[in-house]
Amino acid sequence: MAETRSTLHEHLAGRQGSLPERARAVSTVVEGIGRVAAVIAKELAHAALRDRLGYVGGTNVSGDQVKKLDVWGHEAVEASLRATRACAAFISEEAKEPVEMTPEGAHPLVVCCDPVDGSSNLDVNGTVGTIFALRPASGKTPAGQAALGLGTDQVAAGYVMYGPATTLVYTAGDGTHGFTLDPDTDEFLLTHPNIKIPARGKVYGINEGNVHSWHAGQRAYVEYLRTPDKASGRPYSLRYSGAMVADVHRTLLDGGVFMYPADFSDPAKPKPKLRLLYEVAPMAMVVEQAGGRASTGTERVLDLRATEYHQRAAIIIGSPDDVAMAEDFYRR
Ligand code: FDP
Repeated sequence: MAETRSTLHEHLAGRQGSLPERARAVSTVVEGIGRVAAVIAKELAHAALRDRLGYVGGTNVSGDQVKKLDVWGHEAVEASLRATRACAAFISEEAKEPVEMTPEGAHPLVVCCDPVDGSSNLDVNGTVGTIFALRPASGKTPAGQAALGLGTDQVAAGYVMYGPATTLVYTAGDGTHGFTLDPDTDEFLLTHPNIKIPARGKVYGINEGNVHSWHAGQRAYVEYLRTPDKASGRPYSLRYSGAMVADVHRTLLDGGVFMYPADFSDPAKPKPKLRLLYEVAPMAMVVEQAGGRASTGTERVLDLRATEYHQRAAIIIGSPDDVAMAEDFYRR
């Protein structure tokens, strides 16, 4: 007989108990993201058939070329967050300024989200994702400013991966849990309770085409991973999908390390690529809650303070021993 699995709704309801209003709002918003993720998964499956692939023309605030599905995904997530009546503002990769959702700033959460992450994979039927973080609202307007703060301010974070199956992984500070979408019922079912990342892995993920621009410590660390040594399980294998969600998900389940270091071509002005509020900090919370570690190479990601909505940060994330080893190379 097939095992009965908890739905995302049941899992979230189970942790509400007598928790205060904000905790209930977290459950409402994560469920809302689950609902829109099921819609996004269907849209992705139909995109090539409905002429929804390709670019709209123009770039977003980060200078990336905007794809049709980036715009559609932003609008779908915005509508879903409005419907929760728990979100005061939405910080999106596709909007320069926060989208304010309540004139009186009354709702308890601010949501930072990249609706379609890894969008260079869209036109080749590769894996993409949605990344989200929930932060407490301040009750003031404009509400979006409450997103500017430390990574440790996040009250929940997670991602959805649109691969062969659609997977939702989230943490609300009490472990990291993974759900798989049942396409027949549109329900997310608990398939990966209490994920624990291995202390060490055998795989690293990084865009090695950028080697010329890396910090010396970063270059030395990757060289170390590639150098054979039976006793320490080297060389590691290289895997890189071009979508942060897919690379972090593999790392979370199998261990190892995913890295997007800053460009150090001008050592006085290192240039990271990934965005702190809706890529780097949420993934750091998810992985730390599974027993992993997330660093810039020199400091803990969750200790970084966001001062701008689209701020960028370097990330080295994954198994605690692997990330600690990378930090060691940055110190040398
Ligand atoms: P994309 O630009 O395709 O949206 O968010 C940025 C991101 O994808 C990550 O998902 C991914 O890990 C990274 O950029 C890939 O960047 P490179 O193409 O520079 O390797």
